Amino acid sequence: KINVKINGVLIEVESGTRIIEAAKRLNIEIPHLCYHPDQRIKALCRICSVEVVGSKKMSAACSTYVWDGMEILTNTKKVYDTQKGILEMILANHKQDCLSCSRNGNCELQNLCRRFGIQRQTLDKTINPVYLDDNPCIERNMDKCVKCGRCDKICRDVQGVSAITWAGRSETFMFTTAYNKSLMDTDCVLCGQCTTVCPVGAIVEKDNTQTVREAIQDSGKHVIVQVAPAVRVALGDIFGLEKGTVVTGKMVTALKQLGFDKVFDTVFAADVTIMEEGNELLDRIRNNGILPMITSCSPGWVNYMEKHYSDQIDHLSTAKSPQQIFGAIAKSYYADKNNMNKKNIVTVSVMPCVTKKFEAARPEMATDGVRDVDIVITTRELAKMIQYAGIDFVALAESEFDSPLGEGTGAGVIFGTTGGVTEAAVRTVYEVVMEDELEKLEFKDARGLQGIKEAEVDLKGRKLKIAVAHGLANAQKIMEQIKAGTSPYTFIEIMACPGGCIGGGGQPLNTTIDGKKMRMDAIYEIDCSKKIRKSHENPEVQKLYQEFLGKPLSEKAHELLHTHYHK
Ligand code: HC1
Repeated sequence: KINVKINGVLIEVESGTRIIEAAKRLNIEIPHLCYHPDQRIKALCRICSVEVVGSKKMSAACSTYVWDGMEILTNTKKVYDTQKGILEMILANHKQDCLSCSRNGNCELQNLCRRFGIQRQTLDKTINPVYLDDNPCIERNMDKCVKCGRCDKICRDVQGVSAITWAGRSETFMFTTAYNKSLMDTDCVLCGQCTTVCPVGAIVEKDNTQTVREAIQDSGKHVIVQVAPAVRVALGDIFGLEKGTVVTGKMVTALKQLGFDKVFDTVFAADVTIMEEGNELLDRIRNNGILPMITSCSPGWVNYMEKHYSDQIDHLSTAKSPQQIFGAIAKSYYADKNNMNKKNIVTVSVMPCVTKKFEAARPEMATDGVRDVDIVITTRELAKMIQYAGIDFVALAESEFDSPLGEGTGAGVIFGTTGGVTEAAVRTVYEVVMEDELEKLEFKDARGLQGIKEAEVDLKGRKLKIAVAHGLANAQKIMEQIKAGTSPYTFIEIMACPGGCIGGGGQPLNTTIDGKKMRMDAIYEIDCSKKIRKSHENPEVQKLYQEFLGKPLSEKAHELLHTHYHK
C-alpha cells in the first residue's frame, strides 16, 4: 500500500493504481474520453491531464501510476484551462448536430461540455468526410469521431478482428477501416462491440424504433414481440436500477403499454433450439456426422465463420437461432392456431445484439417469401421507445408473458450468458441418452467469464468433451485447433460477444466486466427461480411438437427450424 494526496486529501491505495483510479476512490471523476476501465491504456485524448506537484508537465491521469508520497491536483486553474482547451479542440472537429444525434442525452462529449460550461464554439470547425455503411446493423458517422481509439481496441484486443483500425498521421489521423471500405467489405462481423464503447455518436446501431412504431400504429397488422434472455437483466441499467436487476415483469408491462398485441419470450424458442440442436448432436455422434459440432445461435459468430473459416462451416449446427426459430414458429404454428394470415403478422425482436438485425435480414431466414423476423431492435432502442412513450419504467407493475409462445424454462434463460447453451444442452441430452433424471442441474464447469472453458460429460461410457468460448479472439484459438485436426472436443459453444449475450453489442453502453458478472448472476438467479429448468420439459414446447412439428429433426422441423450457411 502507498499513500498519495489528491487535492490535499490523503488516501491509501495499492501500488500499480493509476491516478484516474485513485481519484475515483475519493469519488472524483477525472474527465476522460479514450480511457475505458476494461481496455488497454493509450492516453490518446489527454483530456484527463492533471497536475502532479513538483512536475512542470501535466500528467495523463489514465496512464500515470501513483507513487508513494505523490501529490495530485485535479482542480487548479491550470488543470481547468488545459482540459477545457483540449475539449474545445476536440469539439472543433466534431460535427455538432446534437439535437438530432442518436446519442443525444447519453453522449460522453456532451456531458463534458455541460460539465465545463462550454456554451459556444470557439475554434473553427473542420468537416471530415462521412462514411455511411450499407449494412443493417451499424452506422458510422466519422465526422463525430473524437479519435479516442476505443473501437480499435475492442475490435483488436477482444474480438481479434481489427476491422477498424487507425490510419493517417497528424491532422489526417483517424480510426476507420482499411482503405475506408464499407464494413461489409472488411473482416467486420457486425458484432457491434464498437458501438458499446464509442463515447459519442460516431459508431451507433442503426435505429429501427420508428419502423416498430409504424407497425404498431397500422391497425391491419398483428404485431407481436419476442424478448431475448439477456435483455431482462440489462434494461434496468438504463433506468438507473442497480446492474443485474431482473426486470422481466416491468419489461413485459412496458411492451404491452407500447401497444404490442402479444408479448412473447425468446426463451421459449431457446428451448426449441435445444430440442433441435441436442438431437442434431446425438444424430452426428451416432451416425459419424461432422464433429465437433459448434453452436450457431450467435450471429456475429456465424458471420465470423463465414468470413474466416468457411472451409470449416459444416461444423456449425444447422439449427436456426432462437430468434429465427421464434419467427418461423410465429408465422406458421401461431398463425394457424389463431386463424391469421401470416402476411399480416409482424414479428419484432428485442435483442441485446446488433448483429441480430443482419441475421433477421438474411435471405434464407424466410419461408415462402415471408420473413421469419421482420424488425429487430436492441435493448438500447427499447429503452428509447419506453422513454419516448413517457413510461415511468421503474414505477411499472409486473406482468406475465402471453401464451403460447411465452413459456420458457431456466435452461432457455441461461442461453443469455456464456456457457448457458452448453448447460441447457447437457440438461436435455443427458436425460435423452441416459433415460434417467439428471440430479445436479448446475453445470459449474461451463460457468464463469474465463475466455475458454472446458467440461466433460459421461454419456453411457462415452465421454463428451466440451469447450465454451466467448469473444472472437478466443473463438479463433478453438478454430485453429479444428483446422489443425487436433481439437479434442465433441461439442463447442461459441458466442461472439464477451460474456455472451449479457455483453452483447446492443446492450447498455460501457458495461464493465463487473457489470457483466452481475448480469450473469442475475441470469442464474432466474434459472433457479423457475419451476421448470429443462427445455424438454417445457409444456408449450411439448405441445408444439405434438400438435405441429412431430418430433425433433422431423421434415417439418427441418424445413422451418434449420438453415444453411455461406461458404
Ligand atoms: Fe442471445 Fe440467443 S442467447 S443469441 O445471446 O441464442 O442476441 O439474450 O436471444 O437467438 O435465446 C442474443 C440473448 C438470444 C438467440 C436466445
